[in-house]
Amino acid sequence: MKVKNKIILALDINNLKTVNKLLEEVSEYIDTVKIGYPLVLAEGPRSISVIKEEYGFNIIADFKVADIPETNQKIADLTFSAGADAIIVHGFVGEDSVQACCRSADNHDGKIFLLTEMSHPGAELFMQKVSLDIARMGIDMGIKNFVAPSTKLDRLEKIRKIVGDESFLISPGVGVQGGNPVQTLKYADSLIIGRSIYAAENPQKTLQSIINSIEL
Ligand code: NUP
Repeated sequence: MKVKNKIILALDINNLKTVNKLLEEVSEYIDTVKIGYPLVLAEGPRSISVIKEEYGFNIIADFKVADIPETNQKIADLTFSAGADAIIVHGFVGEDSVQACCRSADNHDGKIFLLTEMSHPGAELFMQKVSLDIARMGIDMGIKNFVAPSTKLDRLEKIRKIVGDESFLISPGVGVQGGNPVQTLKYADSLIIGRSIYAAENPQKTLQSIINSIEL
């Protein structure tokens, strides 16, 4: 899975028709989309393969998997079988649960992204206390892909230091949640952006202007 440009579009939209209309406008500028619970619960897991077949995008399934190892493995197996290239997995559940997803990824030629710390304010209460340890655990496990917040640049910087330059780090929270694209790309390889693009009056122009701002 190679992400061509630095923007991963989050499709938190609960119907495929609207998704298709959006993708027709912006597909030439992106090659990776993130699909989460809103679309899959509304339209079913087939939305993953429908989008993949139509546009050929890399698909990251944002299921924030956080269960016991056996259940994690079933969730990951079903996600990869549905056509996802990668799955986002919570790290706080511990090594055995994350390992189950890594096994599933290996069996399906897929990837996992380890979620270290989240971008919303509430993450400061509990997650922030363990996120650096989660990042270290991921590195010890040989994980190569991580998620960390653009809304807290000091945290993002710390997490980048732990995971090193070899790791692929993607960062949500840009735009509506307050993260700045240029600042975030000092530490992250790619930005996850949802509402700033899909809820914009002109998604194509908005995406173009974000791309221009990060390419300057
Ligand atoms: O820490 C996280 N923050 C976050 O916003 C981890 C995530 N996976 N996300 C997801 O990124 C969130 O669920 C949404 O799909 C996307 C950000 O969307 P937006 O705030 O740009 O609309």
